Amino acid sequence: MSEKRTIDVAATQMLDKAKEIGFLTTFDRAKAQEPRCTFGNTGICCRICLQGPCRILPKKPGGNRGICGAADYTIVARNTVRYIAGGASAHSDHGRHIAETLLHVAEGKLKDYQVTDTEKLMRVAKKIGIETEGRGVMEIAKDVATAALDEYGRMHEEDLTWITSNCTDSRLEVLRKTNIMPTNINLSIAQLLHQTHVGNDSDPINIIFGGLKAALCDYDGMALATDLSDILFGTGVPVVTEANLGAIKADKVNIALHGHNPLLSQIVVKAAREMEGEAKAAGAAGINLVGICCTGNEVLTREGVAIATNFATQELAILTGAMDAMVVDVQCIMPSLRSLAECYHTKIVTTMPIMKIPGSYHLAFDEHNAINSAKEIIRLAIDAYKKRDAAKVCIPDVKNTVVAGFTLESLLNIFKQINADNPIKVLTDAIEAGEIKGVALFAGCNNLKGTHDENHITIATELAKNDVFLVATGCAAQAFAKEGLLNGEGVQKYAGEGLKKFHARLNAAAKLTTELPLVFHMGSCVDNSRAQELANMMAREMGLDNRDIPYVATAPEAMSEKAVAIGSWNVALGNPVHVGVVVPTVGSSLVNDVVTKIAEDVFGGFFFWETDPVKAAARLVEILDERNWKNAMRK
Ligand code: MSK
Repeated sequence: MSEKRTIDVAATQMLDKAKEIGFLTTFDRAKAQEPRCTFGNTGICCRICLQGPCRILPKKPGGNRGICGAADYTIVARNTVRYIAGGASAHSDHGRHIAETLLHVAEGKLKDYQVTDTEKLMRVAKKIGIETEGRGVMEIAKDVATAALDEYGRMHEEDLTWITSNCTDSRLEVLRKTNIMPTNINLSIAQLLHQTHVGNDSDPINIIFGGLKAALCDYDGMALATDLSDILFGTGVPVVTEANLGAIKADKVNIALHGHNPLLSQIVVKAAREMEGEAKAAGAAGINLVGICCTGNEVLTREGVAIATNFATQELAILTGAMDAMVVDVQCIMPSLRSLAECYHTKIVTTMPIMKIPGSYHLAFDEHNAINSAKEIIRLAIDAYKKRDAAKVCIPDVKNTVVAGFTLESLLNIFKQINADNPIKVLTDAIEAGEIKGVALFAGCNNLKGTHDENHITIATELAKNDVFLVATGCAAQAFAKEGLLNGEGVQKYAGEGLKKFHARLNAAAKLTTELPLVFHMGSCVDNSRAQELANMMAREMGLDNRDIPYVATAPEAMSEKAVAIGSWNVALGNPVHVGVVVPTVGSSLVNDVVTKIAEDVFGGFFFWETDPVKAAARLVEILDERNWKNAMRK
């Protein structure tokens, strides 16, 4: 574990404050967990049955297997794919919630939601083979939502629609040949848990393939979540806002939107606009919404809401003393928020039936009464504001300008200004001309096994120096936002000559009121599907399978089960994936070799682990160079 806690100046100030008031943050708790148990750390601890935990003790007679006889490779494979099952459940359940909402909108059951982006609805409908000619918007929306819900429990054995309608033909062939193409999200995830039950599958390869099938369900669930969220709330366009704790305003009612699901946060944004008067009547200058984690990314992309901070530093937003309410939905929300809120006037409001924190305020969010639910939450925040202790307010004067909102559509719109007929060619031409080396996707979380945000920033700046076009989602994108990489100055500071030239061309064509950023923020965790769509377009345009395109992914500070699922489908879809923390597959050389070496032969994609960010960046550049070199040789 690193001694340096964070590279974020605002976070450093707040951590000092936490020390002053004697509050132990996640940074302290991470330290208290050291030293880690080697068995758990390397994945050779099995807790799947009640006879366990069993650990692999190679030198002890009888100890080189679990009580049931499971070898290290079985234990490591089972543990790894169970992460995938958790991640795929989270993403696909998120998607299901959005699909149900769209269905209810189409059926006229929800008055506070509507189809906002009709163009996207038509595009998605056509993509998945739904007739649009001569039909009404709601009729089509109903079919799209029904098709999405069908992915979760269909009885017929048909490949999942959002996979078949997005992936390239050659990639679909790979998925079918390797027998990992899913036909039913719920089935594949349930089957994976069954497969890894005690006394079931002990073949590590078979287990890993089961894991990849569930990982593809993660992809399918997030791809439909992205599409349907855009249909309901609009597809983001470039927005200018700000990021870091300095975005919290001392004179306003501050409400943080935290979690992942845009169903509530979008409505809170709408309600807040209507309730400025109530906040002013309470003596505030208005309402200030800020985002944390991926709900933050959703409302940043569509509404330009500022970012307060990312995963590891979520507690610190409360330590500013000016956070009146933190509204949370699902995923990545620390239970510790509640105890910290007790030191202040802050209201923690949980809203979803599957995410409650003991002692916090629970307001069951009801889509049928969404705007009123949102208004109730805002009133709680206004009430809390009245109890705020001005003497406790301490907001770091740290923030950076952010240019975000780069959904695939908005990115292509910029490319279109240069090549109206074939926008993606703007990117692939620049690669083929050697101006840029390729594309790197930054995804994933924070992980306090390293220094907060350091891997993200170091790898991005190293890649930029090497002329790599950068896109990002999730907490990685928020790290860039806070550190000033999501604005034009970032380009001037860090980009290599080729990347600078490419950006200059885009800037001249885009004619935005501000310069384009060094890293293009594509949205939340589920919006990794946008990045994959970009990769698929590159593959089609270059006439290559995904295994050959100059595209890499990195999760420099991966933490959640969802990150394992995302990484795994990236590998199955042909992408090299860097992970910046040591993962618990290293306890079995067999499993570790399969995911880092053999995977490349089968899928073209593979994992590599590298905790040193400079070395990781060098390897990513090397992979892009290798792919470009091979492509040049093919000509
Ligand atoms: S919020 S999954 S910490 S990216 Fe999507 Fe951030 Fe990772 Fe949660």
